[in-house]
This record gives sequence, structure tokens and C-alpha cells, in this order.
Amino acid sequence: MTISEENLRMAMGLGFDETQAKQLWRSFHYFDSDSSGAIEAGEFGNVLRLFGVDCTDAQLRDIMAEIDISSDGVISFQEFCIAARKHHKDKAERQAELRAAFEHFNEDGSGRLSREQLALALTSFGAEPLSEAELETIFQMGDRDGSGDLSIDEFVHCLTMDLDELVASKV
Ligand SMILES: [Ca+2]
Ligand SMILES: [Ca+2]
Repeated sequence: MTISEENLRMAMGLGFDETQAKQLWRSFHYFDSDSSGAIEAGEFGNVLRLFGVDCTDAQLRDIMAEIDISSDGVISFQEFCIAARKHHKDKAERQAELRAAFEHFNEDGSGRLSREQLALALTSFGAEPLSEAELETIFQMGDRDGSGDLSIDEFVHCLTMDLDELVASKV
């Protein structure tokens, strides 16, 4: 099922380009498994479980309520697009913050972050001090080229991975 002109215009009005709008429509359809044109709580819960996200019914209601601006209990395509836009914006802001943090912790100006510098950087974001094993896991995940340190891109990517990327990195 292709996106209607009306929905395409609506998504583009929210600042998405045509390719992004179509991608959003595909995702929306994926969630809306009974093709009712809206995402009900049950459908939303199914998809989250599919991604391995385990949340209680109360947590699910909270997430739904945040997206369901009209409070009619279901997520429309418009609400879905607004939530996606917010997510993109948050991610862009977070990436900018992380780039600034990288510069700050990369005191030797090498453009690479060592394991120790990563630990310091994470603690500065208010993370609990990590165990050696946890630090190792994050470091391994981030150090995609296996160089033994993190470039700025690896650092930012590692800390802003989306749910789908995390799932992909696990399989
Ligand atoms: Ca539905
Ligand atoms: Ca709604």
C-alpha cells in the first residue's frame, strides 16, 4: 500500500523529504498489522517485543500516551510522524553534545579516545561508574575498525545507536 498524497504532504509539511516520508509510511504499516490505519496498543506492544524490548503494560501505556497527542488511544500516521521528527531532532542534538564532549575528553588532541578517556566521558554524562566488563562491552561495540581506540565518529555512533541498529548488531 503506497502513501496517499495527503499523508505525503502532511509528512513533508513536518520537514521530512519524500524518501523519508515513504520510509515512515512503510514503518507505520509494519506496526499497523491489521491495516486499520492506526496503531493500537496491542500492535505497538507486539512490535516492541519483536525488537526485544520488554516493558510492562504501564510502561507501554506511558510511551503510547506520549505519542498519542489526540488522546484517542491509538497512534495515527500524523502522530507517528511527529514522534519520529522529535526523535530525529533529539538525536541530532545529542550527537552535537557528544561531539563537544569528545573534544573535551580528547585532551591530547589525537582525535582518538582511549578506553580510559571513554570511561571519563561516560561518567561525565551522569552514567554510573562502569565495571571493567561493561566498559569493555561498550568499547568493543564502538571500536568498529578494531584499532583499540575510538574515533569521533565511532564514539558518537556508539552512543546514539537506534533500536534497530542495536538489534542488527546483536544478530
Ligand atoms: Ca491497527
Ligand atoms: Ca491518536
